[in-house]
Amino acid sequence: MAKSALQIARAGYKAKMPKALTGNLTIKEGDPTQSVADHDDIRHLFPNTYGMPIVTFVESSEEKKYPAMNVGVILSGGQAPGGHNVIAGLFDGIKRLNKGSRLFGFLLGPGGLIEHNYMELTAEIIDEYRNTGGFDIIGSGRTKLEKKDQFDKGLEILKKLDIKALVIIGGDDSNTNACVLAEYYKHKNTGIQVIGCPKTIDGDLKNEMIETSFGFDTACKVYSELIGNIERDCNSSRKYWHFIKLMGRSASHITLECALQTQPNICLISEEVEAKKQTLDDVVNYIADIIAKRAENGDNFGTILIPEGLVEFIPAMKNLITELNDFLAENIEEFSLIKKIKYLTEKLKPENAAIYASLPENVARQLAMDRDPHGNVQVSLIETDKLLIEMVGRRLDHMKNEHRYVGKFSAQSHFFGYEGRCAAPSNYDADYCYSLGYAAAILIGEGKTGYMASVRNTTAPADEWIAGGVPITMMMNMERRHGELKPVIQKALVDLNAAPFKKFAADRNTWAMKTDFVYPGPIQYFGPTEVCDQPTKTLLLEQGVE
Ligand code: FBP
Repeated sequence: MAKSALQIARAGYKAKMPKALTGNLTIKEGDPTQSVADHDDIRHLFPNTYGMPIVTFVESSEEKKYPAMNVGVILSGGQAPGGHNVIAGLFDGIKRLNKGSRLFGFLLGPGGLIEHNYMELTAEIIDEYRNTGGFDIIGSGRTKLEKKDQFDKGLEILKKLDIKALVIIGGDDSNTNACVLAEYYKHKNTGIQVIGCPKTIDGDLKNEMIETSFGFDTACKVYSELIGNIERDCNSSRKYWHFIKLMGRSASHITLECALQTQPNICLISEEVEAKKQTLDDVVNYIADIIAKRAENGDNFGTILIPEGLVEFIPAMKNLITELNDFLAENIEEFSLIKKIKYLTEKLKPENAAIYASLPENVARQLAMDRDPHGNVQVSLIETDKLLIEMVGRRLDHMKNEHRYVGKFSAQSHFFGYEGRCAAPSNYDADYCYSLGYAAAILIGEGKTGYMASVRNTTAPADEWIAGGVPITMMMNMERRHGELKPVIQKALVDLNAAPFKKFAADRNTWAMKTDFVYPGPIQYFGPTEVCDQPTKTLLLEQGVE
């Protein structure tokens, strides 16, 4: 495999680890835990894995002996920088417990377990992938692992390979399913353990015990570099408004973090739009007013950050999307796209049909396209950036006619998402992921199941990080999903009362009028620690460090 100079140099990077993981250790168990809500329902659904204690690894003088064990690993869902280091940490961890341990990777996501597609991950393979981005070591996929027949199919291959434990690296849904699987295998007395790892660039799998999901740090740094470059271009030619849509599915954590890093003129946060019950017109007017005010100062340029899930948080758009989802779920194969759009306009409730008809043609088409495997609209395919450019343009024309706008509006649109998901992990993600994988190995060695590997205190130097495991049931509540009440890990959206949003809200008016851009530059892998090891601003503010 041909390699870049950075790849070669980076392969030798030694991930920093919590002190407790570097020598002999023992486990400290806390008090029994409870789910975040709906205790009785969750306890009832998880009789074998509910209420387990939080586990912390602490240094010890005693050397423990562990038997050799075979372990399986799955990468689930969207790529996130650092996945390869989780696997490297897991590999090194099980080998440290016993040299005879072996690691098997199931190919292309949970589907690999069900279809019995796997490969053994040897030391040579692992070494090729240390500190690299991507999930290509074994590939990833979005097959949902949630049905008993899938669990039983999985059990066949796990037994055949004599696998003691399965590690599922995924987001909130995949970890919810990991917990259901752990419960099922325990209930069936299979002796097979299941451990989860918190992954997603979206940053929405976090809580009191899980500080962040891996990949968020690197992805935000990549996007912030690109936004900074655009800001500098924008400030050089002073002739464009750049509308930049950012990935993150429903949550606006990525957009908020990028705003804190780059100080754009305008940044929309979906959770705020929903809390204030804003309409699409409100959002368009907000943007147009700032553009008009800047034009009064002769500034016909700027940058606007837009979270990809925005349209789902505008109540009227949300109603429209819900009706479209239900309708398309039943009639999905019937029509060509063109016919579908025509048919939809006639069949939708009048209020939804009116909004649908008012949308630019490309957005109407995107909303009518096929759904993802879970029946949801694929928000990353909706060109919210272009929708807003068109609507803001119309609004500014109107304002010009009323002599309320004196400028010239010329816009460029961008979408940053896939650019950041497979970047070489930052030091933070490289270290965090390696420690998560290593922690998963220890949890397996200690016989735990239904736990998520956890590494905390990550704004401190790595040797002070706290590693251990958190029972997944502790993060659960009951939620309605596709009409059914289900136990799920509570998704963390942007908290409007927390420090990161408050800091943004306090500064945004200044950023709107003044050109106060910050140019973060590319991720640095070698150099002074204040340049290379900075966690996200979100994490620093949440931990009260900044
Ligand atoms: P996960 O939640 O699986 O980590 O994926 C996150 C994400 O990158 C979202 O930000 C984005 O909306 C989505 O995946 C895109 O999905 P796909 O890779 O299937 O196009």
